[in-house]
Amino acid sequence: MLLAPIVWALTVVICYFFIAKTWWFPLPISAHGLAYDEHFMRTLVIVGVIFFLAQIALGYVILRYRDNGGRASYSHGNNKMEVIWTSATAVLFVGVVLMGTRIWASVHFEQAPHDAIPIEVLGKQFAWSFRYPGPDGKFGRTDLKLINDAGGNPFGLDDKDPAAKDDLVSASIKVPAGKPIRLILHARDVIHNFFVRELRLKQDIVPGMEIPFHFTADKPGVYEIACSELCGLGHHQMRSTLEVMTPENFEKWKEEQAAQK
Ligand SMILES: [Cu+2]
Repeated sequence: MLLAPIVWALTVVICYFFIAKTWWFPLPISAHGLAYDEHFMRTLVIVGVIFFLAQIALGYVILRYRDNGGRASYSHGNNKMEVIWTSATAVLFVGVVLMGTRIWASVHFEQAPHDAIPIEVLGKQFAWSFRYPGPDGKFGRTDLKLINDAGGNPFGLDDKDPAAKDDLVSASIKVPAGKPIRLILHARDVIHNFFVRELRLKQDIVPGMEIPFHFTADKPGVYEIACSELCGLGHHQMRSTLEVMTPENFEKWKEEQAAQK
């Protein structure tokens, strides 16, 4: 008999922590993040209500059909009920998935806008490097043989190519707020994963592939980039930052970097 109130109490405690948002995500910094959170909440409310009702019913059944000394009766189940709840669950879940597909596809299937700022991302054991095309707007030539991490050339930029000479290499990303950014993701060794919680975006980076990825961040601030794929012993230290700046500050930063070259 005690089991029923325990089930009910646990249900209430679990629901409380979700409703009070005791452990929650940091605020989103993009329109995509907001849409993603809205869909997440919709899904959570739907499954939350079902979870709550199912647990209350579970407690009731425990209480109602507990051992009272009588003979247990055997049941074959109810085919009609089985069909109803199985199809209702299928319709609900497929519906929720379809609703979310649009948000997912807007990042992964749609091309970045034409005026998006391109930034090349290089993941390697265990660090991130980023490359901007520089004032000429063109990524210059790179050569595997020229890769020199200690010498500050993780991309293997070929200085003999004028387009490569002005390329900017940075250990963190700086982007202007409100402008679309197009990332071109590369991995040098194993699979890594580019993850920024506040963008609600996560993308695997596979060696030998060039993976495009786009976002627009609206809120200035500094956010963590974490490698979200267990990529080796130093995985935990593979992190960098995404700094969202005002467009003026971004231009200033770019000029400073170009002047240092
Ligand atoms: Cu990694």
